[in-house]
Amino acid sequence: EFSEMMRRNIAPFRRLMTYYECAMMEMETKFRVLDAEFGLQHDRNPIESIKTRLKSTDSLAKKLTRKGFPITVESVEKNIFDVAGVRIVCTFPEDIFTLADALLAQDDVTLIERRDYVAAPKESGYRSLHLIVEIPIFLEHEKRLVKVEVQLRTISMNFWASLEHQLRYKKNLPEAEAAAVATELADLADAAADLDARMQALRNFLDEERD
Ligand code: 0O2
Repeated sequence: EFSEMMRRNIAPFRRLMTYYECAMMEMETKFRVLDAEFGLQHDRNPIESIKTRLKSTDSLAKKLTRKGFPITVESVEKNIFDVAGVRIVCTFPEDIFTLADALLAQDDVTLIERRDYVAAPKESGYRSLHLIVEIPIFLEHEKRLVKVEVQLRTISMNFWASLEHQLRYKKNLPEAEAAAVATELADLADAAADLDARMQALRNFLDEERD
């Protein structure tokens, strides 16, 4: 059904995906600018790495169907907020919030939704700060507002999320074993959070020593 829709709407669909790609580039640049400026002021960089990803047509189709939305180009734009994804891996936990605040203070950025899975981790143990924001992209004859999902997390949160994501596909276990695996993963997420807290404390101590 979805591939049929795309065949009929190939030009508008391509156009829409290009807008998302442009918005992703804009967002990446915003964070590179913040990282550079922070580097000048504090002699260290708050961003370890940046990854961008465009949601595949396959997972777009699955998500629309799962949520009961119509399978059209307009429906993607209206209902799916994470077509464009930018993941910011930060060095220390406090950097997550410093960067998020700096982004949201920019006058061309509009916050649509904020989910703080650092303050309130998911049951799985997953931690990250998720922002859905709208930013403008400037085309030849118009300005368009495009939604981007930004995920901010530390190296340690990213380490856990990457490995948990890999392990999730290896499950086909009896219920009791699956529960034990889930408990162990949640426990590992707490251990990762503990590393972050200790690294942050060390960072704060060294910052104070320097003044
Ligand atoms: P991908 O390829 O990263 O996009 P929904 O987006 O509707 O499915 P919800 O509640 O709106 O779900 O979004 P949520 O849970 O706030 O954020 C979803 C994304 O966060 C996921 O994207 C993952 O990137 C990440 N995430 C959330 N929970 C977990 C978790 O327990 N483990 C890991 N490793 N990542 C998680 P997608 O759509 O799964 O994939």
